[in-house]
Amino acid sequence: MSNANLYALFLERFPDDPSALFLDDVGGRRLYYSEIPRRSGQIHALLHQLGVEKGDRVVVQVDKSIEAVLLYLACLRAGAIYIPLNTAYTPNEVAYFLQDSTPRVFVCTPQNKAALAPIAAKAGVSAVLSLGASGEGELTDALAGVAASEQIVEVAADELAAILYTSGTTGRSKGAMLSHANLASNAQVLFDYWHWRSDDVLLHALPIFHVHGLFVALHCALLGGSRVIFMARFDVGKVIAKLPEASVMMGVPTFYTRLLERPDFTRETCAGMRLFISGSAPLLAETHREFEARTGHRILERYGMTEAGMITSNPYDGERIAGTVGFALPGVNARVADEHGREVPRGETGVLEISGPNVFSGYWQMPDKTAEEFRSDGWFITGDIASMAGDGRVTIVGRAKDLIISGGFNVYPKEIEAQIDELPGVRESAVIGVPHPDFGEGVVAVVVPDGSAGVSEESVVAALRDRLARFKQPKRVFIASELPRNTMGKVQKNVLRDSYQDIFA
Ligand code: MCA
Ligand code: AMP
Repeated sequence: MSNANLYALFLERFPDDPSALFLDDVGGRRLYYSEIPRRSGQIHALLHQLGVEKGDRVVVQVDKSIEAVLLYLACLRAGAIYIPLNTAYTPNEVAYFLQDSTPRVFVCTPQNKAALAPIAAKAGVSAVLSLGASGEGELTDALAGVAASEQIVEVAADELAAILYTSGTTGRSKGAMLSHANLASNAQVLFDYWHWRSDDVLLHALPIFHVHGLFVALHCALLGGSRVIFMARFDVGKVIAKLPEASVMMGVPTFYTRLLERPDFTRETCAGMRLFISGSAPLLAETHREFEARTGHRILERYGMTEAGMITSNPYDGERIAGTVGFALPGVNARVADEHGREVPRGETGVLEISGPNVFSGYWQMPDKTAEEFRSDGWFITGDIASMAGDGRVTIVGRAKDLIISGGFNVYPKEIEAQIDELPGVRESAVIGVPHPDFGEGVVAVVVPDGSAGVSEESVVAALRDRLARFKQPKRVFIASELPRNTMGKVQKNVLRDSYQDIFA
């Protein structure tokens, strides 16, 4: 049996040329393909010294850096399960992830080490190392004198490579378990479907703690042996300055609306570009059209989720239609179904269900949640409302799940409502997403006081500051005497969304 380790697949594809550049950090640092085996092998050896064996978890909450990518590759080599966390999560949120995943090793930023080390100790984590944005810190220091391992741990196709946490409708985050085969199949399909070329240059401005920036973008580049212009974050000015060197960019819709706001973003900026890809949130048809008028490029929109990587994509050669997410990727099956999982006639709306080699195996230690989201025939219920045209083209028309997507980050209203409802003087609350010109949707809270204590927009905002990551915090809080309800007593969020739809206009 050959080794299904995803790292082995990448290694096979690394260019022979010792000067082939992988990560070209705009800060000036570089990582060549020829250095990856030794440098990731060294981290692998260190992980081994720290007791990491196949199947052990390694949780990582660090800034984007060359070393962070090497740490991911080292975890793959070690057969360890990589668990990246959003850098915006507060210590309070990190505590949950550590307790839930019980990692052997936790890597955090030097700035957060003092606050997080006791939390990690409480969760039983035996080793905590720091890693800074320029690669500095205890992890790098500990590598001095460590001989690189040459091993790539043997794994079976269904063994886990990563767990990515995605919030749940109940407010508790669920860890989606992704195997080496899940990741490998999706990477290979995207590489082919998007006609990836070895001379492609990818402009990478996404965070590397989510599927989009970590798997979709980096895996395509690794399979192509391509150069990556590596940016710590999306800074529109820096992106415009670097685009002339690039051929491919992947982004969330906010990237595209921010680019269009800049008069110095022109057809010339994009002269060397081959492909702009958008996903993680709906791209407005208006943005699609405006982008084409400005640059001559039709953005290729695709659709995916943490549990399955990429699911559908507009075609590379065929028509890229604004407002649609294209066709199920090769090997991926998609159907639009009613509440019983029966396929509805083409053109009608229902919930999108999927199956295929990209679909995760379940939520970490949550068999009941897993069972709820799969049909008995093994299809996964995405929770996205869609329609499928006669030719198989999919349009996402809404969400059956109560989810807000802000700037490409998911925010689950339940989690925010639970925090607000705990505050003194609050009877109940409802959190909604309404149109926001920059983030697509902006988070808004409507709070009903019980009269026992003073409650104001400022007091709610202040109380949430240390409890929730910044991107989850309501951008506005409104005080109301009651929430609109239907005859069943259920809060009518659609009524609230209508009332507040223009507040960010
Ligand atoms: C930052 N802020 C946000 C967000 N990002 N608020 C709401 N939503 C956000 N997404 C807050 C900051 O904390 C700050 O708050 C204020 O907004 C302004 O920050 P700014 O400097 O403008 O933010 P930024 O650093 O420019 O970030 C915006 C961003 C970033 C570039 C859109 O959020 C981003 O990179 N998003 C990409 C997310 C992503 O990769 N999603 C993929 C998920 P204050 O001023 O109060 O401190 S994977 C996925 O969904 C599936 C698989 C898929 O299909 O891809
Ligand atoms: P996540 O849990 O972060 O992986 O987010 C996945 C969700 O993002 C999906 O279930 C969709 O609701 C949404 N999504 C991703 N791509 C698109 C897209 N192109 N259009 C509309 N929604 C999208």
